[in-house]
Amino acid sequence: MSLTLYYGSGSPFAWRVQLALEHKALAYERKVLSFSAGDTRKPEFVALNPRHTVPTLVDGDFVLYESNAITAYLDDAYPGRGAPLFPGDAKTRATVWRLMLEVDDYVAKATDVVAEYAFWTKPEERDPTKLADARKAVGEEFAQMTRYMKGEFLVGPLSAADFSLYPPVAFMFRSRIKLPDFDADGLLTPELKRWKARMEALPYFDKTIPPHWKES
Ligand SMILES: N[C@@H](CCC(=O)N[C@@H](CS)C(=O)NCC(=O)O)C(=O)O
Repeated sequence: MSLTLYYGSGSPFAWRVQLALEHKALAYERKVLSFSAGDTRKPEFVALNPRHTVPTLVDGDFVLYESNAITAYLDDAYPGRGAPLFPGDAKTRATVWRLMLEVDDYVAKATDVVAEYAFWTKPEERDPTKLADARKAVGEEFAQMTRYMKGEFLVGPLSAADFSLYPPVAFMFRSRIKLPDFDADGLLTPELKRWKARMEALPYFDKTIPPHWKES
């Protein structure tokens, strides 16, 4: 087994895969690509992944991109390492998939609007009404996720769905480095607050925090 993960610091998609790798205690080599240096567009990386995205996993002679596919592959190819990330019966596993897709199709689309406003909109172009609308949409998505929760985690036991949801939630808190008044805490229901604390208490959680977040 020789696993290499190409990732970018702060990529929410890469973060979910790192959580999966750490959960399964798989040894892997990390290759950090710099978005600002255009590393994802360099020919050697495009040769691996024509979509030029991180995360990209190389397992021997097998190359895989798309974070959800990578997480599912790791769980399938390396069974018996930690609790399964797609646990339970067919219905529960299908629910994990549904939630992962809902995170991508709804939750992340809402949090992306806040992130775009915080990180990529010039202060003079910011419109507080837009931020308020974006924050409301995120709050609605977080409330929806809360309604789905079946106990300590989204489907009951910890699963790949929790790994998908955590990074967009964390991004709302990270937005405060650009928007100090942004009330990220107030976006979380009490259940989601407890869930976030549980995620951050996972024994391998700290290893997955984006390196540049630790510096600032
Ligand atoms: N659907 C993809 C999305 C991956 C993605 O958009 N990654 C971004 C970083 S967050 C990226 O690599 N962008 C660089 C580029 O497009 O060149 C997944 O789940 O892996």
